[in-house]
Amino acid sequence: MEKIRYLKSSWLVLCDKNFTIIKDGFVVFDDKIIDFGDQNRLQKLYKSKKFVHLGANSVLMPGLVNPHIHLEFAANISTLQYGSFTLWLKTVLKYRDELIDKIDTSGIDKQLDDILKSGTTSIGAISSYGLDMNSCIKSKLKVTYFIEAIGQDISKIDELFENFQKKLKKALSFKSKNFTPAVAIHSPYSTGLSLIEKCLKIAKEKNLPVTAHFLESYDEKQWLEHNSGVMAEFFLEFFNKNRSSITADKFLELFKDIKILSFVHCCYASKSQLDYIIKQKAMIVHCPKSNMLLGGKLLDIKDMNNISLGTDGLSSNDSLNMFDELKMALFMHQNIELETKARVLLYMATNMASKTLGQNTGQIKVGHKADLISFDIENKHIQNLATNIILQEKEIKDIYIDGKKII
Ligand code: MCF
Ligand code: FE
Repeated sequence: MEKIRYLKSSWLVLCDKNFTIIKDGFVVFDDKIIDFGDQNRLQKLYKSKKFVHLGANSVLMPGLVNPHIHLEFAANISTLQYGSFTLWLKTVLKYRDELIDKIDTSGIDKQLDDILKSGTTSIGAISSYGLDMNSCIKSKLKVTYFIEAIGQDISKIDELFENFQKKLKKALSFKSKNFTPAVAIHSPYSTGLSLIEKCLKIAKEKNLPVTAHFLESYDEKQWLEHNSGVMAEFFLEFFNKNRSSITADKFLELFKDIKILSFVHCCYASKSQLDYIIKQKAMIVHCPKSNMLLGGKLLDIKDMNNISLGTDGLSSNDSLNMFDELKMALFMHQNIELETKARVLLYMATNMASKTLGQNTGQIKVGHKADLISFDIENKHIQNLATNIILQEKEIKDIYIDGKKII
């Protein structure tokens, strides 16, 4: 059991639905949050305890959660072609072996370390090859480890499924409170129906979290719904295929009864598809920088309360730092009042992102895990606090995971 800590900070940011901010807030926690509140109540209640003050400009808030990363593609800087999704995909096929050859354990460890130091306490890592498994098991971060199912060639489905099962078996043998094995179905255009069905059957039996890329690009939408466009040309040229084996709607239906479910991107999902995702109680992961680099459009985040924020991998982003993503998102999204937008984005990067991975973190709430970060910012007006948290360069001073001080 973690020792009980008593902290106070200038700004305690709960990341609850109302984005409550407590000026001069107090928190008591061991591995979980025991109590929190303002000076009046907490100081009286815990009279004999000495609260450690984090400093005059301190913020204490839940650690950020990044629900969607690909660690194995990190050797990309300019190898993959940006600007158009299908062109990007062609370069993935052409150069993926080269990129994978360049990545080693130290490259994966370095990313995990940078992620932690930038204030992220949990991640969802999509693993295409399993090269990142040992690093994820060892990491101090909480990792939901999504083993990816991908491939459509009927003659290879058995081999692909066997490979998936082998990796899943290993991951399950290392399952712990900080390492959760899970399933990624790559996408409707890249994963064969029978492979999807087999993998989802296992996910249901074992109650594993599931994620999938969905309608990330216009090209994907045209291919899935009209068998046309540049992705159709791509499939004809590379796979001698002139029809998609599944429609976008049919793909969504396959995930029925998955409890912890997320669809990544959804930039080109229709209103009825977005409604269906809500009805499934599934979450959407929004990765705006990745979408901009791969020629996508910005998802409308207004009025939706099942959206979390993620970075995607270095295959389609220049950074895995969630504060970078937050800052870019703050500048990209329009038609939301500034401070409201900053609060919504922080809520998406904590509370909603934690929900995406099925964890009880991402909010300062009694009984929730004490995954917390603290840093200093300048802030004069409480009406600008969330904006300032996102805008200002900051060094993360303290990081707690399950109440344990990591940094
Ligand atoms: O999320 C981005 C863009 N969309 C799809 N896939 C990937 C992304 N970053 C890496 N990927 C991986 C994916 O996991 O690239 C391969 C898969 O293994 C693409 S499909 C040939
Ligand atoms: Fe991705």
